[in-house]
Amino acid sequence: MDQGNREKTTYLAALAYLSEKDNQNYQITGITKDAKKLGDQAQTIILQGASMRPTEIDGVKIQSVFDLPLYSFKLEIKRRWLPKKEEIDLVFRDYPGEIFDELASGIYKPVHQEFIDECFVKDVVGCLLLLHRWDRGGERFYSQLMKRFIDLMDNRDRSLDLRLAVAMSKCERGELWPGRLDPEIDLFKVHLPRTTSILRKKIPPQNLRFYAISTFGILKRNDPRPNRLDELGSEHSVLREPPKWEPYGMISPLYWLSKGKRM
Ligand SMILES: Nc1nc2c(ncn2[C@@H]2O[C@H](COP(=O)(O)OP(=O)(O)OP(=O)(O)O)[C@@H](O)[C@H]2O)c(=O)[nH]1
Ligand SMILES: [Mg+2]
Repeated sequence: MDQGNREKTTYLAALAYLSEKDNQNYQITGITKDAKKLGDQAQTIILQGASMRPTEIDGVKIQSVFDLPLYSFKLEIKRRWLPKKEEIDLVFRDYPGEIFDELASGIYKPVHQEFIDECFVKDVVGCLLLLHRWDRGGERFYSQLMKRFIDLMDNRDRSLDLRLAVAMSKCERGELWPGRLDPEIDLFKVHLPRTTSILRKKIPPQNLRFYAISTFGILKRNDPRPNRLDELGSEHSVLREPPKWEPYGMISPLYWLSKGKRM
């Protein structure tokens, strides 16, 4: 089952891009060489109006997740009333979307075993799950995938102590943007009710939060047109006005995943 267009690598590149920008609430810094390389790709690909390549190793399908780069970042939260910055270490493995497609359809290869081992090991405190579909097919796919994911959490004894930040991505889309303020009610319950109820039934409430993210964002605070162009004849989207690039909602799920409280 191929779910087509996705968003993960672009999200990570946008994190690297944010490290170049000034923000009064946080500072994010790429630590590993790979994280820095991703920052260069944000400049040379996304900001040039092009799209990141699908995650593969040298153009071939992934044989082992350990061949994929690990991106690590330091996130510092600035608070005016606190003398010391709060520091969070973030480590990402950018899995190819295929892994999720195959997990949902019950395909099981060594690469899935590696993914599961890495994802559910005890010192991982949480996962960010990016969902971009909100149609009926998406609901079918995600409900199946979530059931499977929760079973795997159960098998690893992680169903009670792993945080899940479930985010609707590409939220600059006109139909979704108004729902971003209360994504659990206005995005997930409305468009993916079955998926939402499976998650709420199985995951303790303190370990589950719903978010809205748009890596591309909108044109301006008072101009909610998407900062996005769809490439003709392809499933790819690119920035419409690169100088106005302002990702939305990227940091708060990461803070909650790490700390278990709101930023
Ligand atoms: N509309 C919109 N498109 C986005 C956004 N983020 C990424 N995309 C587009 O979605 C497509 C896929 O993005 P990738 O980042 O390559 O997705 P991926 O999850 O890494 O895909 P695989 O590596 O194949 O698993 C690209 O055309 C991106 O430009 C977003 O916030 N909004
Ligand atoms: Mg990718």
